[in-house]
Amino acid sequence: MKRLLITGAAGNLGKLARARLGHLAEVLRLSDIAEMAPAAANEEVVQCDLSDAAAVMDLVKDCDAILHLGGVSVERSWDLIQAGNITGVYNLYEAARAHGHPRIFFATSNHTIGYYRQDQVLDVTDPMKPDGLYGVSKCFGEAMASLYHSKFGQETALIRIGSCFEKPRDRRMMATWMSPDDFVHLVECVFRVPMLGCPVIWGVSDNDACWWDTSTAKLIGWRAKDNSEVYRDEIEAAEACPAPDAPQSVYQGGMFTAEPIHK
Ligand code: NAI
Ligand code: 15L
Repeated sequence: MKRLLITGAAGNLGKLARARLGHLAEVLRLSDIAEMAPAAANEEVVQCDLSDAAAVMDLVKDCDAILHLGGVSVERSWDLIQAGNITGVYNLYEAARAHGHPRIFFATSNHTIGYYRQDQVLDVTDPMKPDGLYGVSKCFGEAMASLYHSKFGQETALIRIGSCFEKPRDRRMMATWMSPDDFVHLVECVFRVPMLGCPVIWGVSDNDACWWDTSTAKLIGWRAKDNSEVYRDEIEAAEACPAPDAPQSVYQGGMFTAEPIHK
């Protein structure tokens, strides 16, 4: 493709995408509310608040696809979540509608279902059970994608990411971890599959510990390769086993279920 827009380019996954996904497009347009490193030869850097409708309209112009990683990524005050994840997502989908429906990879989250217990296995048709305002905002994003697909044919991959970090950070992430390599391949599959539609796909590696039926991954030809099990000894040595009734032992969303409503 000619131009791939990456939102949230100053963040954890945005930096990873910038470093490892340049081959997907002639030009990467990188955007964030925060400052980013200066543009390299095949890059454009555009600082932009997703809640600014006019700026987002300009941002999306001339883009063939969007890797949407921008927005608030943890539990925060409603004002911040509303700006980045509610108004920001509306602005993004309206801009995509105005500019020829570039395909969207939407980074949604396991916190859309965080109040399910860890002894349940979910598939993507199970009702949402968000564990905070952040989770609610991702439910909104999934609903927007569904609406714009039904009404306008907008294609979106709704990737419910578990925990994408270099390696799992605690016992819960033995089940939720997605490796950086699996993430990179997942993005490639989303943008290369001929017909996408609007599937929900769990963004998780091929971990032995697993709470999600990952069968929808095959719709885009993605097969995760890594497995958190290789880190089990390290994780169990570093973290004492939490009490069986502690949030991180009970709920899929872990400690997010224990967060207050932030003011
Ligand atoms: P991050 O917090 O490191 O990056 C998000 C970026 O969005 C930040 O650079 C921030 O400045 C930017 N941002 C926040 N509000 C904004 C606004 N109003 N306008 C423009 N930019 C704004 O998060 P990370 O880890 O890179 O995650 C990327 C995406 O993936 C997020 O949408 C997050 O919700 C989602 N996700 C990530 C998971 C993970 O394990 N890393 C798990 C589940 C979902
Ligand atoms: C998320 O949605 C967050 O963006 C990320 O920072 C992690 O906390 C992750 O979920 C998780 O559940 O581990």
